[in-house]
Amino acid sequence: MAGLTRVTPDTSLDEVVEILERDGGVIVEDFVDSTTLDALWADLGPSLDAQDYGDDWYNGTKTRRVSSVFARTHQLTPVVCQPLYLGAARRIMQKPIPMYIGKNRVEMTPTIQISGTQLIQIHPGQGKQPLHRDDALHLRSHPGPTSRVQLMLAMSEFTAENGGTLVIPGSHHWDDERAPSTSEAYPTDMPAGSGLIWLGGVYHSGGKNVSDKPRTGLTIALDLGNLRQEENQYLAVPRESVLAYPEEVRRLLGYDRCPPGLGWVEMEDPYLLLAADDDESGEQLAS
Ligand SMILES: O=C(O)CCC(=O)C(=O)O
Repeated sequence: MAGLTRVTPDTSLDEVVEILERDGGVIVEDFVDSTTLDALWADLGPSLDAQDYGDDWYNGTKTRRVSSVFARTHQLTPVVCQPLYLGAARRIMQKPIPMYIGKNRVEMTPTIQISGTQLIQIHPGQGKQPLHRDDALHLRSHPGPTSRVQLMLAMSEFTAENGGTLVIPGSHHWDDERAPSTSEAYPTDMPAGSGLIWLGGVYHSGGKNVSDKPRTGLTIALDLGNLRQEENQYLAVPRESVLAYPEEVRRLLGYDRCPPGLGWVEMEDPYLLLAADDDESGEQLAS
């Protein structure tokens, strides 16, 4: 196959899910509008400018990485809730799990959660990153049910020359014995504002930047809610930043209870505790 399929925001969720399950990745053009992109640059650009290059072979020595993204901007709702991204992540990962409780046959549907977030700015001179699967974090075997659906929002143009993410379409179907090879990888070519969505089992990597400008991407990973978050969102994102987001995003940040009962506080949904904080801050503001 010749690289990933491109779709537009009006493509049906059914079609996007079918493409993702077949190829492991898809490019959504016009994933966000220019107002959202400008607001993200205004909030996040200074953090990138202040960041040093990394110092290891895997994360790149000509690459700037900035984490804790939900603490640095409150403009991420249209990104993480983009209907094709969040919709596909929910459809692919939130599959009911049948079980017995006593003699009752019941089904439990897992939640999903924001796991890792990062701005990745690949500068000229940065070499290619090793091809890898991000769901390797989950110490799982392949192929198997998807435990991560990831996004790379192009904050600048992505090209074959400037380090556009390399992706091996279909590699989520491979077992753990098959090694990835660069000859099988396609560079992601997309204008700023587009989004690359891919499944955690797909081999991919940051590309080599042989251009004269940096390439900037914002990545967000959505994982199954019964797994540990890659980036500890409870510590990375202060309470006031969590409260700046609507309920759906707060829950995605981890303030949710994954059925049948992971993540509770005093045996209650942790969201209720957070919402109580919100009411208190509302009362304080009013007084
Ligand atoms: O920057 C990219 O295009 C991908 C980076 C990546 O896969 C990683 O750092 O794990």
